[in-house]
Amino acid sequence: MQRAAYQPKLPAALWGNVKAVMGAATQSVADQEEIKKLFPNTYGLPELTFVKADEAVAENKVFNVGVILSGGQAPGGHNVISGLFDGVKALNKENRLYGFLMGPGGLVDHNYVELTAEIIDEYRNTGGFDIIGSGRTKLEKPEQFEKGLEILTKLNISAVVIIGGDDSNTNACVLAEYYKAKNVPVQVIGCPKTIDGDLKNEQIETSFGFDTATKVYSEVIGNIMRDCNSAKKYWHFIKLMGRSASHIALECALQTQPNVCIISEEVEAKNLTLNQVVDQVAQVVVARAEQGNNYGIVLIPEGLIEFIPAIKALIAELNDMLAHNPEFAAMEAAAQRDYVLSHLSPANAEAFASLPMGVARQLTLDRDPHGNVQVSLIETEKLLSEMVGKRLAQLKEEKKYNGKFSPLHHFFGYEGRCAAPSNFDADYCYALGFNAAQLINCGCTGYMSSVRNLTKPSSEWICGGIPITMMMNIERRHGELKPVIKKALVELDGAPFKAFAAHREEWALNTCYIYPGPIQYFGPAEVCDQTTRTIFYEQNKD
Ligand code: FBP
Repeated sequence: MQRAAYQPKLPAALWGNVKAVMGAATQSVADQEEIKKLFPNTYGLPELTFVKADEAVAENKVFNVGVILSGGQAPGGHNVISGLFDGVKALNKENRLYGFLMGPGGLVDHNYVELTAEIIDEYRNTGGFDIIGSGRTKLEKPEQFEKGLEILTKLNISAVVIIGGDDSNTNACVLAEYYKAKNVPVQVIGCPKTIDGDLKNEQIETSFGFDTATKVYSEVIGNIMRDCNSAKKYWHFIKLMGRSASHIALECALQTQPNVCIISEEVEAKNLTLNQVVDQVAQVVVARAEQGNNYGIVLIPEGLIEFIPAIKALIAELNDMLAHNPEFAAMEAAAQRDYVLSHLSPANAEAFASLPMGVARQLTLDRDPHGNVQVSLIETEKLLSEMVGKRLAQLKEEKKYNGKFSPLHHFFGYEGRCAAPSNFDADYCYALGFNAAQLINCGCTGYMSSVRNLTKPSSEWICGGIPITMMMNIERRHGELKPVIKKALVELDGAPFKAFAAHREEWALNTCYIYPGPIQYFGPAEVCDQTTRTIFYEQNKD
């Protein structure tokens, strides 16, 4: 009850009357000519910042808005919607908000609900996406856009807010461009969501949900560390969600100081093989055993396997092969394996054959609708600990290791995605939603809601809109070149990674665990409102 009554703190720029200050025209982050050709109507738009105005800039017209939750759950989604609701109602109380059900598919299939004050009040400050549900239908085809337009027209909706990750925001921009090109009066605004933390750039400091999810994982990792340090008999192999990027693993490492944290981007940059990664972990186990410590904590990003260069090349060839062979999915498992082995190039066939059967099979299963391997289903933590166990057995035979190795396995992902948002995410999400209402009021389309200056108190946050085309480049997806928002991976010359790298040797040998405990919702701001170490290091650069 108390938490439901929490009033998210709104940035001062959004209090009362607001006016938009236009920046200079923008460019995409790469491949400018191609992106410009693909988005002639939404390319090059200016960045926009909201500032307080002394009086109302214009009479606020009545408009209806649709909202969609797209992709994986992330803490704070309900606050984006409640901020959007309060924002559109503050502009004109006649405005209505409709929620499309179970993701973008709800728009195409005309499944929706009007979000009234009673519904919204039930969900304020809660985790989850259950207010309207989420889904991964990819909005990309003109037929879908036209079906969507039918219901938007029927409900008199003139703006759609898509709350999603990099792929969903890319599609939001494709939709904005389509409607603009047709001169249809429907605006499309995106909101940066994903626990993975990989939707960020110069303009978007973080995606919502990353803060809460990493705090939840760090709490549980801390609990395991304490258990581990009490019994001193297990090695815990903990896989963490995050898809390709290792931001979650890195943030949890900065919060908890484990003995090992693998960073996929480093593995790729150093061109390491799986055996070399295994060797590195085994060396830490051996070194700790020499001090009589047969226990420890290993953090593993779920996307690791995709970053081992040999496996990355294999996945790229498999992606093309699967995209062009629709009959593959109908084959028996054994026939699929033979098919793959006989159609791959020799080097990739060798890499495929060298993987444990279960992992190899996983790489050939259905991609998600955006073409991603479903890495959350691959048991990398078991694969790694099994290989480390074998390596240690070898070392034992060679009389180079004399410890005891009892591994346990964990996977933290789903348990963090629907947690009640931290104060940071509750405030950030509410501001993103409220700000989206202002972007709609200004007539923007093809923009992402942006709230910045996030290490400062929320009253000082800077609000505005960023043209989505600005974040795009061309990448190969499903065997084709496509315009997409550039995914942010961990930068090895970035301050968060450097802070980790500066300490990891000490953390490997010594037991330096930190036990962060649960998220604090009530209490002093220094305890309750602080965001991640990642943003702290990125903005303070030390
Ligand atoms: P989004 O990119 O849609 O935010 O989803 C993130 C994520 O939680 C990844 O970390 C994870 O790999 C994936 O979703 C799992 O997908 P699903 O929910 O479909 O199992």
